[in-house]
Order: sequence, then C-alpha cells, then structure tokens
Amino acid sequence: MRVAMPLRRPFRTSFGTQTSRDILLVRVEGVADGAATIGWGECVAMDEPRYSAEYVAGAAAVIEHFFVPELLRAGDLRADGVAPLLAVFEGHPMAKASLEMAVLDAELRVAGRSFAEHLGAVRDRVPAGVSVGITDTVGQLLDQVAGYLDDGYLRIKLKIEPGVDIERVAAVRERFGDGLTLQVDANAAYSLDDAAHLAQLDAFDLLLIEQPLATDDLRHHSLLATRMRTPICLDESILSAKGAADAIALGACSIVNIKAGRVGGYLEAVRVHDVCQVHGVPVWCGGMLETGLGRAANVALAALPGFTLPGDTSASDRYWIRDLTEPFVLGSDGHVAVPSGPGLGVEPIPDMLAEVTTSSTWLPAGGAQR
Ligand code: SMG
Ligand code: MG
Repeated sequence: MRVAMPLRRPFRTSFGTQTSRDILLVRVEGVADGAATIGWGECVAMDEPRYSAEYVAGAAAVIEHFFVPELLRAGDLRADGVAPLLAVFEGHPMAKASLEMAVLDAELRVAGRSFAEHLGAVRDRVPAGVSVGITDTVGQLLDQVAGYLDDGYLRIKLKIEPGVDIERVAAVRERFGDGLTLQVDANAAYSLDDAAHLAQLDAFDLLLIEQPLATDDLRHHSLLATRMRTPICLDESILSAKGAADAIALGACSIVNIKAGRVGGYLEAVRVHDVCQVHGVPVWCGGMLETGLGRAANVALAALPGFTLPGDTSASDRYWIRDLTEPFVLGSDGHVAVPSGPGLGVEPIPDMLAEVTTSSTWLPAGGAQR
C-alpha cells in the first residue's frame, strides 16, 4: 500500500527538496510455526530516482511483477530466504529490503522475539542525531540548529552543496562552539577537483564528511582522503557487505553510514556492520525519512555494538505532525528507546493508516487485486 505523509518542514538536500513522502508499505500475511501472523515492511525509495536509481512507483512495480511472484513460487518462506531468492534479479535493494523486513516482522511476532534481539542489539536505547536540510539563509539554519539542540539532539548533520558549504559550517561552529558534535553530508555533489575547497572544512573539527563524491567513485574518495583530514564516511556508495570491505580496503572511507534499504535488507545491514567491526571502522545508522515502522527497525539496528556514532534516528516529531505508529520520542538524555516487543514492536495505528493510505494492492498467488 502507498501512504502520503506530509513532512513537518521541507527537507532540502543537494538533489532536491522534499515536502512530503509518498511511501510504499508492505504487509504480509502468513503462517509461521503453526500460527497466523502478519508483518510490516517499509520501502525507503523516494518518489524520484535522485538519491539512487530506485523510486517508489518503480519499487511497487518490481515488487508486483517480479519479486512477489518469485517468492510465492518458492512456497515456504523465511526471512533469511528472501534475499537469496530475489538475488536472481538485479538491483532494487530498497524494494527487496521492504519484503525481507515484512517477512522478518511476521516471523518474529510469532516467535515472540524483537528485531533488536534477532539482529544482535546490545543496548536498549540509542543516541540520536538530526539531519538539517539546506536553508535559504544562514539565519534560518542557525535557528533550526538551535531548536534541535534545545530538543536534546546529540549531534547535528548539515546538508551541504557547492556554494552552500564552508560559510554555513563556520557559522554553526561559531554560534554553537567547539563542543557541538557536527558533521556534513554532500549527497555526492562534489568532484575531486573540489578537494582543496573541501579541505577548508578541516578547520572546523567535523566528525566526518558524508558522501562528498559520486556514488560509483571509490577511487576518487580514496584520493580525497589523502587531501583532507576530515574523515570520509560513505553512504550512497556502500551497497553490500562486500562493497563495504572493498571501500575500506581502498581507503575510500574510514566510517560507514548503514541504511538497510540501500544494502538490500536488515540482514545484509548486519553483515555490513560485521565487516566494518572486523576492520575497526565505526558505523552509524542512516535515515530515509521513515515512518515509525522503518524507524523501529533502524533503532534496533543502531543498537548493535559497532554503531558507535549517533544515527539519523531522530524522534517522530522531527519528521511528522503525527506518525503512523506510536511516536518515537527523544529522551532527556538525547536517546531514543529501542522497541522490545515482538517483531518491530510497533504497528500502524489503524485510523492513522486509513487516513494516509492512497492506494493498496493485494498480491495473492492468482494475480493482483486492487
Ligand atoms: O531520516 O533523518 C532522516 C534523513 C536523514 O539526511 C538524511 N538522509 O543522504 O543521508 C542522506 C539522506 C537521504 C534522504 S534525503 C531525502
Ligand atoms: Mg547521506
């Protein structure tokens, strides 16, 4: 099903402005260990193919025409069988991830185990950062950052792009001081020719710079790493655990942002975490403006031991006036609690789901029913 959720405030990045989210949710029904169960998945594809090649209508189509028929043909299905079955199809990691998430949720609800337990969490709450979009003016940026710090967020990430970068970082550092944990995200907006320009960021003691260069440009990231002191973190470039190992071996990054959707599911996300941990590379949990469903799974993932940096796991009210689930709230310590109930530990609130649903398609073995 598709839901339309207006964002509390527009979110501008180097690839465009989001004012609302058109989100594909997956609901599976089945029987696990003899008990009827349902599970929820959230697809993080955006409405346009700008962050990556995936987009929400494309994800819905590939799920309907290829992925669900393939899974139904397989008969008995467990969450750890989803990715291997869908591996015959190229790409579409976000669409694949949403199906695996839903099957995993269904399975864990019956087993009475939480996502956190299943993935290997070692914490019951995780430190929350917040991602601040590009604003029209420096004044607006400072006001937004001040608001988020008042809320209690433990680290600030500023979106940057060419022309809206050094002076913004300087202004935030100047106003909030050296104690502020600060990082930037370029969403692939620069090239290696900008190395000297980006090296000016070294003066501001940033925790990291996220994805400065193109998604497919590991070699240039490794060269950039020799030309600036600020640690390079990759987001868009890391598509699998193997890809993470390659990027680390090449010296293209020293920190990794993990998003389950981008790597094809929460089970692969755990493997990315494991590879990074073996190499001593810190990881943190990225965000894709999820509802409470995706947030529940992200917060569980962020509770694994290698997630040593605050994630883009902000509270529900940073995104939505009203979330689809019971809201995630920021504790006075700047942490968000990890759900402990079976499966995701949260579910859509029926009247809220009904209010935001724009379409729904049921995909039984015989063909789609709308
Ligand atoms: O969920 O808090 C969130 C958003 C975090 O900045 C964020 N995500 O590149 O890391 C990123 C972006 C991708 C989505 S931008 C529409
Ligand atoms: Mg990013």
